[in-house]
Amino acid sequence: MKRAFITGITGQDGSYLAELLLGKGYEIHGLIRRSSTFNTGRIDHLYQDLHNPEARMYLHYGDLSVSGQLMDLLHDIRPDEVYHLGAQSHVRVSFDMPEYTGDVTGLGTLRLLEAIRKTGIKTKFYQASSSEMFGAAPPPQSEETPFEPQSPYAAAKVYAYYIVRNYRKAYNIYACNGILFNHEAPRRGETFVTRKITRAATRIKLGLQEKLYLGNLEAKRDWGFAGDFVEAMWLMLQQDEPDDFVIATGETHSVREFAEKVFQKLDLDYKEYVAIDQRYFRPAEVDVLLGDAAKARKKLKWEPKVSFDQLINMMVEADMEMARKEKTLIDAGFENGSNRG
Ligand code: NAP
Ligand code: G4F
Repeated sequence: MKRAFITGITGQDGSYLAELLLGKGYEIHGLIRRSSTFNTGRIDHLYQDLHNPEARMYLHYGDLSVSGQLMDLLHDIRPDEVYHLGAQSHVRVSFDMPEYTGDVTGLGTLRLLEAIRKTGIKTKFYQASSSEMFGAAPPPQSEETPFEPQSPYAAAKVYAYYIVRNYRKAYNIYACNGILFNHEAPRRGETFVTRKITRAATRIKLGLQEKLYLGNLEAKRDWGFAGDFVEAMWLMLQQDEPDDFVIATGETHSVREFAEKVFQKLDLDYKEYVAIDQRYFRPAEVDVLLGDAAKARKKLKWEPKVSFDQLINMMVEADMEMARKEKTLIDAGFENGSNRG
């Protein structure tokens, strides 16, 4: 049985990857942060009582800012594969928390690579690199495109990208960069623009919300489905030699177009509900991301399966279900859908 260690298992991608690896028969070990509120909502459906001899999912407390503990965990678990997905992953927030973002998103990668080097374990390492690293570089962006990072988040990811390549060369560690373009899903964090839109539009449809405040509607992104993208992560670690790959759909759409389609699906006109709030603009913007994933298609035989319209349908349906539940609670007298009083 193969064993995998996943950082960021409680995040969007971590939850889909955990499902994928459990389905392939892996034993998985996830790093989770201690939190005063539950942060395992995306993986609760995968939880198995550890008294059950069939249990194959284990969670370990830890933090990417603490190196000694990462070393202990890797030493004890001795995973065949490490998927490093944990990060302060919000670009806008990285302008408010640049030092923290550099520490967790940039140095977090170094801490794991050092843990692999110092423990001497034989493992394969996946780094969640990002199309955000291309920043202001004109589209289409491929593995050959020079980086022009436009945020503290992107700069931290560029550091992590190069330290992965450095450890691969210097210490012969099997380490890959997956340069993933934006990928979304019903489990996307609610402050990323796609989910913010699907969540708000469905609530507006049911009369639970009046307006949706957004920032730059003209930014364009290459949006795919997270479930497709985690398969590419796994494929990268199944090759004979480590390498870096762009993963993208090869289509780009504006935030405006995404909003228009979501509201249209609900028989609403986005212009009546979307308002602009300067707070959501960034000190520097990434205008257009459009990925060229030819290398992944050829070498990994990877293709995205879910189209842009299918992704929108999936997210709208899931959020409509959530909005309906919220409305049911409110109609039954529970204020704001909760019984907080
Ligand atoms: P996400 O939903 O924001 O999840 C981030 C994960 O990192 C969460 O599990 C979070 O834990 C964990 N984390 C944050 N700070 C941590 C710390 N100090 N110590 C330990 N864990 C920490 O992100 P995602 O969308 O799944 O993305 C996964 C990775 O891919 C990230 O590295 C992201 O930067 C990168 N990426 C994402 C995309 C995309 O479009 N989704 C594209 C390219 C690259 P909590 O649940 O406790 O907060
Ligand atoms: O959904 P976003 O916050 O994603 P962004 O900045 O592209 O970053 C995501 O994708 C990266 C890969 O390219 C990942 F590395 C990163 O971790 C994250 O998952 O914003 C998308 C676009 C931006 O141009 C932003 O300015 O939408 C624009 N936008 C307009 N109004 C908004 C809003 N973004 C957010 N979050 N909230 C708004 O109200």
